[in-house]
Amino acid sequence: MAADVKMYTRRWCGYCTAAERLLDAKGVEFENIDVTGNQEKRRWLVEVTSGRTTVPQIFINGESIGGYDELKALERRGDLDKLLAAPPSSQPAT
Ligand SMILES: N[C@@H](CCC(=O)N[C@@H](CS)C(=O)NCC(=O)O)C(=O)O
Repeated sequence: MAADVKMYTRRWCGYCTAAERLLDAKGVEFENIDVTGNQEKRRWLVEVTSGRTTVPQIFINGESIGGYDELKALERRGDLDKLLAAPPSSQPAT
């Protein structure tokens, strides 16, 4: 079963594009949630990511993994595939 991958982005965001490209290149399906101008959703994201104020914010099976830099670091360490392969467990609402 494919991992549940959600990415919160905004328009004109280079890091968001880079993260989308990385996931696309790996053939990972993800839901892109555009929060451009949505201050309520941005505040919520800061809350659920323990203070991360930038976009993108990426969640894999409900777990906040951070933004593009963290996604790339996971990929470099070979840990991204493990996360994507893990069965979706109890997922917090994202
Ligand atoms: N280290 C972060 C940097 C992300 C970043 O700086 N994103 C910019 C947009 S491309 C941002 O959120 N700026 C603040 C804002 O839009 O409020 C990552 O790799 O995702």
